[in-house]
Amino acid sequence: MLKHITLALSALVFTSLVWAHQPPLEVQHGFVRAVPPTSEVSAAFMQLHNPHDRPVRLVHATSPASEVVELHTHTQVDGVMQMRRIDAIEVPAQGVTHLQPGGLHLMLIGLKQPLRRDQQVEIQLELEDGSLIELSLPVRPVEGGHRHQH
Ligand SMILES: [Cu+2]
Repeated sequence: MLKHITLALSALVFTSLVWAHQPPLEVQHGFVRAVPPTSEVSAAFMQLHNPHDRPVRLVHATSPASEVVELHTHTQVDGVMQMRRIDAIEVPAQGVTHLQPGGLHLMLIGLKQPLRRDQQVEIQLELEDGSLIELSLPVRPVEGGHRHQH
């Protein structure tokens, strides 16, 4: 029993040491979708890069710009694309997960103020291990619908 606890503790310490030297996820090309002033929702897109040797799971997000932020994906239901809330977005070990129009995204629900183009929106990501990532993303229009981000 005691041995198990010790093992768990050393795993925890190891994790913190790794995080101290490398961010849990690197976020690139992030932006929040520009929406009409009457819209009460928007979405945030980005690329999540995982430099570690094990998967990292994003489990929660918040923003001062909206009442709630949900993790969403798109699925085909009877030939129609629908958004669906999911519990986590996983980034594979040494891999990249794309949050992009038509796919995974962070849904900002209940915007407190209309978004202005080029305004910065603060978003906080929470990972499964409890670590937090602070983002500041610009508001930009989505060009050409489902265009791939590079
Ligand atoms: Cu959505």
